[in-house]
This record gives sequence, structure tokens and C-alpha cells, in this order.
Amino acid sequence: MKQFPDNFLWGAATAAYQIEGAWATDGRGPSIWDAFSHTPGKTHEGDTGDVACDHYHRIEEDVALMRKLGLKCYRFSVSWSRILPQGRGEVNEKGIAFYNKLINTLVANDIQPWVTLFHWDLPLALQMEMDGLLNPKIADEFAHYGRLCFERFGDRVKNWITLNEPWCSAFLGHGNGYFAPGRVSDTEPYIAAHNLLRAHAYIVDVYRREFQPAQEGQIGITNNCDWREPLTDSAEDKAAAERALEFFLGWFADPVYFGDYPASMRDRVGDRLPQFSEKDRALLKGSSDFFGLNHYTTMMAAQPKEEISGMGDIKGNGGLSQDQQVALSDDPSWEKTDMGWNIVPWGCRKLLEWIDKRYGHPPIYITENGCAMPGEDDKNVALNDLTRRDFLKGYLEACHEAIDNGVDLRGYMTWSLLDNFEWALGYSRRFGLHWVDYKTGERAAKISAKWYATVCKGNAIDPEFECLVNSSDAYTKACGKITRSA
Ligand code: PNW
Repeated sequence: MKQFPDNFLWGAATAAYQIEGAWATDGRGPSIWDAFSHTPGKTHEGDTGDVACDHYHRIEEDVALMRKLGLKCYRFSVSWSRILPQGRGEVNEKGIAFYNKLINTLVANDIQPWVTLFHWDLPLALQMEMDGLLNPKIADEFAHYGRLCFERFGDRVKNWITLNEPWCSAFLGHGNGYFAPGRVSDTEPYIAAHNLLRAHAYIVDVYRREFQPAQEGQIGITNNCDWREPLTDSAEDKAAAERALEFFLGWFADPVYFGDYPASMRDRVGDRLPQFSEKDRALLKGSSDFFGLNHYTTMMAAQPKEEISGMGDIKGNGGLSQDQQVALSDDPSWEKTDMGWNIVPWGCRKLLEWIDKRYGHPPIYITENGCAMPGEDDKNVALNDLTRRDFLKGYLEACHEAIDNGVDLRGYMTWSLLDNFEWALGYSRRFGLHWVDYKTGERAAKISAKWYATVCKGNAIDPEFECLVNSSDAYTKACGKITRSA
């Protein structure tokens, strides 16, 4: 039995564009992801988020699923262009009403809302009028939008995440062009990242000065990072692995904790890496009340034998390959998910410990971790997802070990509550604890959901439930035991 600390926060996560649908309903304005997914060739089979999981029309049903899981919190994002269709100016009250209804339903069910302000879906108007993240003035637009959210929702929302994975917006959106707005450049990722960091700092400044004293919530940023394990014990490979982590996570977390980019980046990126003004540096340093981490996988890192050129692909180095010069590889013994991502639970523990050490023992929340598994278009395969159950169990055991080793891990939110629109891969990858029939909108709990419910309700990984999940009425049985012992 692996018991978690009292008050450990169990949750599940989603993002607006991936689940809501209703893309042109009730006055919502378009975002860069609407434009991108509607452009031929950009997503798997031309899939879009037009309907997605139709969550916009299924609040009660989806909160009921969360309730059944025993979630203590639910992380979702606000679609900026649903509440500000032009990105600024006129407020769409119907959009506000939708989020009010969601928040009220969560609160009524004792589930804490964790709200991400920006999960990549920039209002299209701001892309068209001012080049989106490339314009330094975008940080002020972020701050205005943040203020609106704090004003309208902050009486009930006490946990805010400014940005989700700015690495993805910067590198996949402006480096290799794999995500919206689909730009390809060796310089723009650094500019987009810089403006996102400034945007984060400005939003936090607004919250801390105007809202936090009365609303008493917390605010932070969520970054994503894989673990990089040195391929050999050589000093070169160890340095390469460290450099890879600095280019991936240090790029975004060093400015937030230390006020500037890692020295390894300054050395290698040179003039293409922007400088922070004194004002921005001061606002950034110490601008996160907690460390939000999305973690999915691990790769081996080594000093390359030959100079690496080019940008790097989606499995890339966690930044521009040509700048980092790190050679990545897989261990042949590792199993992979349907994303091709290696399943390496100990990498999660090592990353948590690396963060703990580098950033001075911050409170950490894992705000995403999960997996896509193959064959799950078939409902039967999906509902018997013992592989996902094992994945989650492995990663949670690693989290437990990190806590034992002194890491201040306070919560874990799995990705994702539902199968959903997996960005450029459309509906071809399924990460959900619940299977979704995209034709009818039907949801069905997978075995992993039933198992995760035992963890959330018991605040523990209890080996007794491993056999129970194989039985047909696992939900009732598993949950029944917890009720009796409580
Ligand atoms: C994250 N990569 O995205 C996002 O926060 C989610 O919206 C997404 O559905 C989930 O992870 C699963 O992919 C990522 O290429 C997308 O390394 C791509 C990468 C990392 C994270």
C-alpha cells in the first residue's frame, strides 16, 4: 500500500479547444487553432475541434464523470476568443455564462477548478492584427484578458495557471511549424517564448496587485519537460543531458525563478536570444506560486559525434536541435505509447528531483501525465486498457518515491479526463480515462478510470485493487471498499 500525503490533490486535465466544440456557437470568435485545423494538410485527415467532445453542451454529464472518479480538482482552460471574440474589446457574455456554469457545477460537486488561461488557442484577431506572440505588445493583451478572468471568475477560482507549455507555442508553433500558427524559423521560437514569459509575468502582476489580496488564490505557470538521461557516464554525455534539460525546461523556468535564461542558452543562441528589460526581469523573478509540470517521457542524451543541423522534429531535443547539439536515443528495452513516447517511470522521479534541487524545493503540481494507447478506436480495446492502468501506476509509484526522497509534490492531474482532439494528430490518438464515441458523444469509463478512482478516493495505490479492476463491476467493488473502510 502506497499512501500519499494528506491533502494530496488528485485531478484530471483537459483544454478548451480539445474538448469544447461549439466553435462558432453563442458568439465565440475564432482562434489560431480554428484557422490552422481548417487549413488543408495541417491536421490528421483534416480533423478539427469544431465539435470535439461537445463538452460545451455536456457540462453536467462530464462533471458527473469527475465526481465518479473522486477527483479533488479539475484542470481546464478558458477559450480566450469565447469570452473576448476579437481578443480584446467587447466581452461575450454568453461565453462568460458557459464558464460560470462549469465553475458553479464543479464547486457544487466539491471539485476545485484549476483554470489555465492560455492553452495555445490565441484569438485569431490578435494573430492577424499584431502577429500574435511575435509582437511585444501581446503581453499587455494577455494581462487585460487575465484581468477579465480574475474579475469574473476569481471569487470561486482559487488556482490559476497562466500558460500551458509555452515550449509548445514557441517551438512547435514558431520553430518546426507543427502546431498553430504553423511558422517555421530558427529565431521566432525565442521571440515567441520571450513574449510568453513577459505575458506570464504581466498576468501574475495584475493578479497579485489587484486580486490576490482579496481572492486569496494562487497563480503559477505550467511547463512541459521530458527527462534526459546521460547515455554514458562520460562528462560529455552528462553535460549534454544537462544542456538538454536547460534548453527544454530551463528556457522557461530559469527566467521565472532566477530572472534570466540559462547560461548555456546565452552561449549557444547568442543574439537570437532576446534580453529582458530590468522591469520585466523584476516582474518575472519569483512569479510563480508553484511549479506546474507536464511530463510524458524520457530519452537518452549524448554529445553528438557529428554536428547536428536543422530544427528537430516533434520528438526533438526540447528546443532547436542545431542550437543545443544533443544526440537523443531510445533504450531498446523501453516500451512505447501510441505517440511513440518511451514509458520510463523512473525518469519522472529523476525530473522531479532535478526540479526540486535546481529551483530550491518549490511546491510542485504535476498538471499533466498520461498516455495514448493503440487500438482504442475500438471501444472494447479501449475499455480494457490495462496498459494505461499500468502506465499510471508506474508513474504514480515514481511520484510516491520522489515524495519519499523529499520532493514537495502536492498534486497529480492525469491527462486526460476524456479522449479528445490531439492537436495536429486530430482524433487519431486517445489519451482519455473515458472513451468517447465521436459520432454520438457517448462517454464510457475505461478500466484506467475505475482504477484511478480507487487511487483518488483512497489517497493511495492499493495493490488490492489491481485484481478488482479486471472484474466486470469493478467500479462498484473498488469504490465500495473505500466507503467501508472510511
Ligand atoms: C501536451 N511534444 O502537449 C498538451 O498540454 C496537451 O494539450 C496534449 O494533449 C498532451 O500534452 C498530449 O500530447 C504536448 O511534442 C504536445 O513533445 C506535444 C509535445 C509535448 C506536449
